[in-house]
Amino acid sequence: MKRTGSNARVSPAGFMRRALSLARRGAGRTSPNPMVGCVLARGGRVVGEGWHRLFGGPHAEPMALARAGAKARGSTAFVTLEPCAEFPGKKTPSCARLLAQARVARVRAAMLDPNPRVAGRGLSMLRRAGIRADCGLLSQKARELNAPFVTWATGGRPRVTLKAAASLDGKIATFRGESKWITSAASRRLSRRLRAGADAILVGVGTVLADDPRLTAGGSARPPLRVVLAPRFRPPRGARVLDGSAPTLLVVAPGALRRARAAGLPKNISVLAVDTERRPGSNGKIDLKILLRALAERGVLSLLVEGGGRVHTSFLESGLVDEVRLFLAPRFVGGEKAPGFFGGKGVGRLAKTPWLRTARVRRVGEDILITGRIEQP
Ligand code: AOF
Ligand code: ZN
Repeated sequence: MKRTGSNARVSPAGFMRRALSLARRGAGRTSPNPMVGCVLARGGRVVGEGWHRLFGGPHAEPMALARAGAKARGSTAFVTLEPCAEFPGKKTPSCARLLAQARVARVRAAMLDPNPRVAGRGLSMLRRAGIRADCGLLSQKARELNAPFVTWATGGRPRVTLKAAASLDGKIATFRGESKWITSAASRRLSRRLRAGADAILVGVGTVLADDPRLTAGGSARPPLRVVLAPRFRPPRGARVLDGSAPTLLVVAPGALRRARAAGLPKNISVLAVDTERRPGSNGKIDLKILLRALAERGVLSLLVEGGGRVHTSFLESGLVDEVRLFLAPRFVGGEKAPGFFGGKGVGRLAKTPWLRTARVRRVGEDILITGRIEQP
């Protein structure tokens, strides 16, 4: 927040914007908790600020209350998420109770806590304690900030972002299998940075064979979990993703579990058996719905799917993609046999295609980056 002249008063939206930017400081550290910021203001001035720094640590509100001390009394609390109520198994005392005990005058939350164990109960606790409490100030921004938490808390699965680097005609490699590099160095740098915001990154074993990626992120607070789909457990020898340098989850079909367990993998590589799809013609593919549920149980709120084409296709066909980040290089690769990022049988009817309703377009070096939310037909 700009520290303007001593008499300047900040608007309610200004305080909430400040709370949102405090919340962002927890990025990459709070999962499976949301990012939350809190500003206590009195007489148009900030008297205390706080944010949820990391999972297992104190919530935003007690931090702001501690900083405000006696000045918390009579203040308005601007919080990016409804203050929590008590529920069984909770690690911290409820923020609604702490705010009430500190005798704040009013609570303004940006959104309700989608956690079904809170979902409105925090605000009603405050109201019962005689505190004016409302919800909705900058709610859109707050929902964007915690979109992965909302999907996880209400859908029981991580928010899935599909990332691909392709030519203008949608190819991710030439017909000879050459894929390094379709996009420019600037795109690849940005793409590494985008990884830092994800709790987990997933690739298929085909991508491990073709590109041998390390799946490490630039500047992340916690290294994202690397997830490799290898239903038949045929990981290439010496693959960098299996070097044990970051927590890794190898997903195999139940029939390959014994073989995978006997393979003597490094310590921080764990093996997870997930059932294969039952529908005819699915060809031993891992059931992605079951996999996503298992990842959610491990606290993965956001999953970045990095390929290859078959993995992207399975995610798109199952309707499990929430967002897309598509780097398009201004070149044409062509070739009926050259893989695209969305293949398979394809969609027969235009009315049935998944699409981006609100796509954002920007230039990255010579490339074009398209981001947007997928809408299912
Ligand atoms: C808040 N302020 O800063 C956060 C909240 O296990 P606990 O005690 O950490 O509680 C986790 C739940 O609390 C989490 O699932 C979400 O519903 C809420 N997060 N609430 O009032 C905060 N991080
Ligand atoms: Zn709380």
